Amino acid sequence: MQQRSIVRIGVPLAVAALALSACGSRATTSTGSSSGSASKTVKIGVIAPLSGSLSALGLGIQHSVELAVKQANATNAIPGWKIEVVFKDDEAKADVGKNAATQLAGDDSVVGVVGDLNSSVSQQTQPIFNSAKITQISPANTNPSLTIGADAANPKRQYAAYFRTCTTDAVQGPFAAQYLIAKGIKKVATVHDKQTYGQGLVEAFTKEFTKDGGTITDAETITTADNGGNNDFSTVITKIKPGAPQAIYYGGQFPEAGPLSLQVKNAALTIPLMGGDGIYDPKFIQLAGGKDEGDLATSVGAPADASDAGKKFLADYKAAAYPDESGAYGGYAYDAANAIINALKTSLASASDPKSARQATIDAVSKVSFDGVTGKVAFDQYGDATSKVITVYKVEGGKWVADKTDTFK
Ligand code: ABU
Repeated sequence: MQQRSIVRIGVPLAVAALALSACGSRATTSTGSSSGSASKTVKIGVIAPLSGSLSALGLGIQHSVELAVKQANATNAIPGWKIEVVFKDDEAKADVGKNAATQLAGDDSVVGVVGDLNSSVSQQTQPIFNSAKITQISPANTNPSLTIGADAANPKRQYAAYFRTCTTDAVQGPFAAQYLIAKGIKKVATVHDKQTYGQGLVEAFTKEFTKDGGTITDAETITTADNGGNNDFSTVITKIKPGAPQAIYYGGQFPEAGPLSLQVKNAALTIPLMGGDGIYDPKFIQLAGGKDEGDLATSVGAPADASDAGKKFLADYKAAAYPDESGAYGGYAYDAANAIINALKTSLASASDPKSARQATIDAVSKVSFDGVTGKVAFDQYGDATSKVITVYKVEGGKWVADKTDTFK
């Protein structure tokens, strides 16, 4: 997994950054000095899980935004203005995210925010940022309802201030279903974690899989450890086994998916587990205990090292020596930050203070169109990324290896 190939360097800066991250509350990072005479400050917020089981992904989002801002300041991208990053830990919890968003919205210098990671957390933060007219761009929320509402047949924009750089589960679920059908896998058991993302992903998968002639042998749910579960999935596996599925499709994240895969194989059910971007992480492979050869995940976009821009991002990130890897969403967070920075070039041009530029920033973000590290960065009328590229990854030799990249049609 190329985005994970970031060397860990224990430099003092890294230690300081870790200490700030551990605080999990208001902290502003040093993001380089402007080459011009910047006299005014504007802030871009980051809201993501910076502690807890998903912190590796959240810290990759944070540092990728820091990198984009550092580069913008170094080139004096917004004449007269210096950009700072202020980050908040949402702990992947909706109530914590809500409080963090309220704090960010109360800072008059904050004009745009990158985050959250979890769809269930953004459902709480979207109305707060929208009311404050603060641009919110998620690099990772994939539940379709966040942009178009619950009725996909009658899409309606939910929040004018909300955008995302990743594609959605309306693409990811069906893409996985078509992939399995094409491989001759027509009997699948589904499991999800009852969260907004996991449940929605399984529903999207199931709809396409059954439409394409597949059969769902069993549909089960589990409870995550954060919600009182214990990662013992024996009851679910006992229910799944008699249906003799050829694969398990899982909606949820790697802290549960890894142990589930291991326990499935230990129960002599030698079938692949497939999931979405929530399991596409090296920690899934660690947690699956070496029995995950052939397991599958879709993730948004093309592999980072498949383009020159992606290679440059990975090299710049490595050179910056952040203490955490950029992760599955680093490129998307970097592109989200640059979408905000591009918009600020317009919205701050005649603004006396950051708060007065908030609405103009939303307007300008709606119109951005640039070549980012994840491809063309632009948003449709709902705030969704116009790119619908998805990649299927397979565990081979203890690593995620890209198997198929395509644009969903
Ligand atoms: N996209 C997977 C993880 C984040 C979410 O809840 O959407």
